[in-house]
Amino acid sequence: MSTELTDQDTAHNTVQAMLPRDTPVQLLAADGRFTADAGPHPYQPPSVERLQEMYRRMVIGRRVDQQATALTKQGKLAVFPSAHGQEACQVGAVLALRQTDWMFPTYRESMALIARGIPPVEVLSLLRGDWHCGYDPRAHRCAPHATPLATQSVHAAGFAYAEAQQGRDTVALVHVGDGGTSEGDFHEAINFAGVFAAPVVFLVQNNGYAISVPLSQQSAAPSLAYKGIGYGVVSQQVDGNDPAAVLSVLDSAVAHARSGQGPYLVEAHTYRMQSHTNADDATRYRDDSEVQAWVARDPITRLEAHLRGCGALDDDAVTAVSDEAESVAADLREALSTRAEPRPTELFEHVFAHRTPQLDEQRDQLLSELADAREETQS
Ligand SMILES: Cc1ncc(C[n+]2csc(CCOP(=O)(O)OP(=O)(O)O)c2C)c(N)n1
Ligand SMILES: [Mg+2]
Repeated sequence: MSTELTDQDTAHNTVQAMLPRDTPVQLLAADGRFTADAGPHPYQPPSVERLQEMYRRMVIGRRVDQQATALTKQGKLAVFPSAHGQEACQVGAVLALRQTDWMFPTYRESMALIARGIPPVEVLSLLRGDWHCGYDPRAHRCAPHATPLATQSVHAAGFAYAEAQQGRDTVALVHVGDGGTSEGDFHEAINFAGVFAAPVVFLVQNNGYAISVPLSQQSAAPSLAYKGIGYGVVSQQVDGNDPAAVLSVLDSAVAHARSGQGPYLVEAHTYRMQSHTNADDATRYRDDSEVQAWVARDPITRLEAHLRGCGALDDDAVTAVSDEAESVAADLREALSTRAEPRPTELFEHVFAHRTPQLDEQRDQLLSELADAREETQS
């Protein structure tokens, strides 16, 4: 029998190389030990030093997340979409990138932006009700967080393509939700990235819900990672609550994109532990038993158990990280309590080089409504 590969064999192998595994990649079990599933596959556990740093940023991220939710209750933040439970994805994305790479986040990614090194008060500025992004996108190489679903995918694809055209080896990582993968913009972006081999990593955080819509009503695909193959994009699925697996798979995805092999799609299976935002009540559409099942898969507990198990974390180190997180949260409270209120008429500035009569009219209307409201409160 000939051992030569036929064209059909080659095509089959190409397709197989693009498909995700049948089950999500997992390196650590819920108790923090390496899984039997840890091989053989190309995903090696990250170094202990990187996992220690991941743990630190995840703990700080969760503490700031809790603080931000509390600040919505005190009227200091207008809205906050919590990423509690999604810490491995949020921090893993940051650690897989170089400082010269770019992130294209959604409204859910405050934790990733903070892990990237942006001061929390700047990250939360938009969610406080300021009209602007709050941080300098160029300085941090993070696009403004996008609220219109999946629009950031198109930005990421175009941006990555342009960087490659200019001979730079920048990778763009775009965050998308499970719901976001149903949007036209997501499909246009991944198609463009596939055709033009743009160095984009699509990180789909499948947290089970798009507000109250569960995944079962969102998609009939066996995994959202299968959305890659239709566009010729290599894809993988990973246990999104396993910090070691998330970082390892994202490392591969970023290396793939950087080496000129084109885009990569990662579906991370995770769970949104809190409501969609403080304006939502998740108890209206999901049972507590479902939430409790995910408590047992907590990414921070899992990484802590793993690091303790290999002697890379002890009580003193845990206390030091927790103290650091407390101090970041205290600084955020202080900064948001003492910051000047946004000036409402700023909304009309910098829209056009020369303000239009229509904008002037709207600004005057707002000023008169604000004056009326002031009079009402004083009388
Ligand atoms: C184009 C568009 N349509 C609808 C909305 C309203 N909306 C805001 S968040 C959301 C759910 C998104 O779910 P998912 O993509 O899974 O992200 P998650 O909130 O779970 O992180 C919807 C429908 C929007 N922001 N943009
Ligand atoms: Mg979702």
